[in-house]
Amino acid sequence: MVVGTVAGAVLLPLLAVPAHAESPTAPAVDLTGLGGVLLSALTQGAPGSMARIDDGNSVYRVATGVADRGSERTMSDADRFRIGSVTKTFTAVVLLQLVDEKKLELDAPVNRYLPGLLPDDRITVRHVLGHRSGLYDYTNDMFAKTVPGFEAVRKQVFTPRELVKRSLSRPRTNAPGAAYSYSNTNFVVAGMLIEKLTGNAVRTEYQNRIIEPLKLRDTFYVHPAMKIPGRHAHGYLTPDQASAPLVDATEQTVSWAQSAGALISSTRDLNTFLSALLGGRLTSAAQLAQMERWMPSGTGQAYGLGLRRRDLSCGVSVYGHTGAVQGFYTYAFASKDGKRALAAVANTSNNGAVLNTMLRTLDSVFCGKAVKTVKAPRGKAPVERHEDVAPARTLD
Ligand code: REX
Repeated sequence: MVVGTVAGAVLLPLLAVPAHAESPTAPAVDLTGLGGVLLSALTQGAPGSMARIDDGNSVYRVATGVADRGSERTMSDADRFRIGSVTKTFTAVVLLQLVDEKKLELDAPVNRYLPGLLPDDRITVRHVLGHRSGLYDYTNDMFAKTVPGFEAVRKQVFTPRELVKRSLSRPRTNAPGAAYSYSNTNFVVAGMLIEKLTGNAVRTEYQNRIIEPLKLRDTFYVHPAMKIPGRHAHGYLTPDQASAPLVDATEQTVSWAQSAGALISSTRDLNTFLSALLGGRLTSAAQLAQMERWMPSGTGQAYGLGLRRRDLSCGVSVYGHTGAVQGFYTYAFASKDGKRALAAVANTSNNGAVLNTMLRTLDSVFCGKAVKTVKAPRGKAPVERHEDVAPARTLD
């Protein structure tokens, strides 16, 4: 048991189940540093935070704060949560399996499979999966005002075509293939491709191709149902006005994101998933190599196909995805071979300081003590990688 001590905050004990580091070449996980990072997220406004590391046969689990502000139930790494855009990696895996099965060509136009959907025949499947299509991200407008934007869609059910239509009502951001420009529209189109090519709902394909083979017991696609099944953390959305109370955003359809962000999972399942993917157990080696053809997407970052690479300060690169849905921030990353995997979650969002702090869990886990941890800034901080999240705060 590790007990966190950060001045000025009410802190619950950190529950850690440590073991020795597995990999002889990788630096030892800095559990103390990790605990400090998770506690910092609490001082910056997250009700709770947690992380799980799977490192060969060793498992480390750390959780602090509360999963539910009403009952004050303590956060547990067993709690399910909304994983936001980590869903994109699942969606990409399904499509790359379809490439393996010769049902899809990465360099074919999307319109070959979905005739007339997009206004430009030059937009390929590869452009969509790599955020290089130029299709405008309709969530920029949807969530320009954070809480009103969320409440307007919380219970709504969209068809994928309605979401694409919203995107197409705005100019495209770049010519096909010309630039990286993050857009949820791309992964809505990806979901439509899955449904067209298989004749099944995306839920069935996630289930048959990933959830069942990997025995993921906490992973669900329940859209358009609004509840998270079973034991879960509540998600708290931070309003744009500094003094306004957090909004419990747990229950929502996530229909605004669907195959771009509506999956529910747990830290254990995310680690199992990424280890399997990077270990070559979900696609052929050739398709994993396609997912890992990197385009720069910001300082120290690159995007492949539904997969991010982050280059850490200690020289190690990690592979996975980030997620931001109302009430939850997720970092799910693993080493190149998938043998060490980290899933870290805070149950708040629209809080740049917490997002930046949670990013530091990667250093603690993959760089060990090799990295000097800088003290987390208090109060507001610029949102890390702001080009990838809906626009900066505006007043509600
Ligand atoms: C939605 C707005 C942000 C969140 C978004 N989320 O596009 C996707 C995702 C599904 O997970 N993206 C992450 C809201 C960044 C990724 O790919 O790594 N923000 C919030 C606002 C801002 O409403 N006005 O923070 O909850």
